[in-house]
Amino acid sequence: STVLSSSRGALIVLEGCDHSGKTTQCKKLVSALNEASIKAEFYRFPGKYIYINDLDSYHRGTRTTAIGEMISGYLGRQQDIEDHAVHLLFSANRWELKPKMLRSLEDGTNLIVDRYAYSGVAFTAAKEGFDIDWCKQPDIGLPQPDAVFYLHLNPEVAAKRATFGGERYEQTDFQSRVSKNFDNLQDSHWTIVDADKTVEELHEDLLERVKDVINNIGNKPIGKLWT
Ligand code: NYM
Ligand code: MG
Repeated sequence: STVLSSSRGALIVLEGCDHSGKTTQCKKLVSALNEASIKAEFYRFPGKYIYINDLDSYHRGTRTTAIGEMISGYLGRQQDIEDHAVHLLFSANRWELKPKMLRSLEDGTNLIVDRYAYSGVAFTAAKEGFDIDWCKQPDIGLPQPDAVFYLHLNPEVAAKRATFGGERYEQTDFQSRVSKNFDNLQDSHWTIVDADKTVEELHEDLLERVKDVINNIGNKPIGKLWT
């Protein structure tokens, strides 16, 4: 038959250490794409949807699912969860959103995602007694991002950017271990982007790269992560 199908959506992930600017940039990308009549949606992991840049409201911010709520309580230090168990919850939060993500991609909507399984591995593997291989297992087979843009920022610069230290994991020594783990996770889908510039400069840079990915996606099958 000669049915012409239009292209699927691209799965685009922004990664990086805390305060590297991912959330701001993801939102700006989605707005810019929508303004250009390109279908795009914002996702974030863990799936919290209120993000107010004020520590109090931020810690009370709701996450979209029951699993997201548990993670939120953990990050805000209201609740302790055993390290392996919370690792599996972060992963479960991605799996529970997988069907919705695939439907959007197949429908031609591009997804701009704030963190993904790479954060999952990089943060847990920064804890005592965890290795990268163990940490990767639960996320194997998730939808493979078409592109990962890693916002690179020196941890000392990141620490100076905003209120740092409120949420669990926000300490400079922990962040340096996270940053080393990210280095080990880089693969052919990654592009390292210098995040030490103004919001607008970084936005222009990312927008051009993202449009390039979207324009070249066609209908290539969605891969499976780490397989
Ligand atoms: N985080 C995030 C994990 O430890 N594992 C994960 O799988 C994901 C997606 O949660 N410090 C950590 C990284 C961050 C925190 O914060 C989420 P933010 O700044 O709201 O993205
Ligand atoms: Mg944060």
